[in-house]
Amino acid sequence: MIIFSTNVKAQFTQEPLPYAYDALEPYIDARTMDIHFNRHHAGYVKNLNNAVSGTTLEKMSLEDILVNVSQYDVAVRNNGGGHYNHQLFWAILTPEKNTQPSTELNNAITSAFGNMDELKAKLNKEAASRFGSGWAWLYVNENGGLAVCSTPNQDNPLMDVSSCKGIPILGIDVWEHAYYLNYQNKRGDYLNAIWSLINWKEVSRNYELALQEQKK
Ligand code: MN3
Repeated sequence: MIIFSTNVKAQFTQEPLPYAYDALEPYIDARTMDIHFNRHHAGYVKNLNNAVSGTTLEKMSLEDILVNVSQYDVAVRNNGGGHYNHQLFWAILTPEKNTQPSTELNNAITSAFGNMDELKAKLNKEAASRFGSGWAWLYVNENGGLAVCSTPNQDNPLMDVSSCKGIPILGIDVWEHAYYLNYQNKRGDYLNAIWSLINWKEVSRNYELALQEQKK
């Protein structure tokens, strides 16, 4: 299975950040972006490559690894999740203002949550109540509908170990490293700010790809 932009390579690599480090200011500051991309995300990629080196996982897509992640070393779960989640996260943020969901995604949001404001409230509630480090997700569930959930650490809904299962199309990083320099302990302020940065064109594309994958 290959859903988004992760190809099968001998080594997993970071896609370049699709905007400058300071492009998301004032909502996310340049220093946070630099450290988050070049140290945290890069660290997951390095440790993932170390964990799969010399194993059959080297020739597998990251998605195929994650769907059966319970079978592998915990370093694969933590760092494979870390790489996948951040790759998705960078792509669903943008400095572009007022991007809009596609008609199809908008209809699915209306059907699942009533409206966009309800979706935001539900996702923020998941993100705010995640104790410690983790992620909040908008994902396509096994029935093809939209749902929200949160997962601990670097888990995500693709993983067989996750309590919510499906294909993530929007993820919000709620590790303190994502917001602490600018927001300190005020996770709620970060969560309110991040909606100004969501790339709804990309989330719509992810939604379409997720539905295609589910039909296979
Ligand atoms: Mn992070």
